[in-house]
Amino acid sequence: MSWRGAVLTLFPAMFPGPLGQSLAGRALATGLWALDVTNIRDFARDRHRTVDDTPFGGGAGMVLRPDIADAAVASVADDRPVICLTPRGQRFTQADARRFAAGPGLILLCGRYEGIDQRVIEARAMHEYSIGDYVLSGGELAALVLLDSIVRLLPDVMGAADSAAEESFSSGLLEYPHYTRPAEWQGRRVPEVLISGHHAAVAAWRQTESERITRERRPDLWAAPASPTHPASATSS
Ligand code: 9WO
Repeated sequence: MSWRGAVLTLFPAMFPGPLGQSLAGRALATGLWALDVTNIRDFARDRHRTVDDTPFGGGAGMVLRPDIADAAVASVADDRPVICLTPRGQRFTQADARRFAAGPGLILLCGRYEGIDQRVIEARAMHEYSIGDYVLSGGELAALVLLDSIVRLLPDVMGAADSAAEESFSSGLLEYPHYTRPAEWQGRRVPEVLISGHHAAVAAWRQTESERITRERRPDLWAAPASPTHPASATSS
């Protein structure tokens, strides 16, 4: 049984979008994963297909109705976890992507308006995830990001190069700088060690650069507690 994603959205035409291209698209076409897209508006009950209403307590914006959102979730609910994408969610990480890739799939509720009624989030035990500290127009772009990060981890989807990238990030360090031909470009030369043919020296340079860049740009990652997938911080000074 392949990995199954289900997206609940007011904008079904946004899917599969970029996930229909490249590695993810090829995997979708060959059945390595599947994506069901459901239009939340199909569960509206009035002839105007209304799915939102004004917020209790007043204020700007509208709120996605709990009964409509729940009917949409119920139409796809099974053993898969249900998540919703919101600015206030827990920050999504590579570890989350790996965990979801190891499961049966995922149901993603994409909010719009000012938000989703809290009661359906609680009733469906949804976990809220954020992909960063900014407000988008809705949850759809975040859902595409999550799905891409998960699908590329599924067996037989990504190539060896992607596996290497996954491994390096899983070390808790950021990627070292990359170079390719020409050896000199606009007067800028490639670091000599990389054209030395000395594999141990190249490996050492790459580790040093990963640690330097992580220390400089992501002190939070650098300070993360040592763990089997984060050996780097075990060596940190
Ligand atoms: C809309 C709005 C309108 C008037 C007053 C206040 C308001 N807040 C919002 C709002 O936050 N809308 C969100 C839109 C509701 C949930 C879905 N939307 C969303 C998800 N925007 N950004 C995200 C998101 C998801 C994951 N990671 C980062 C951002």
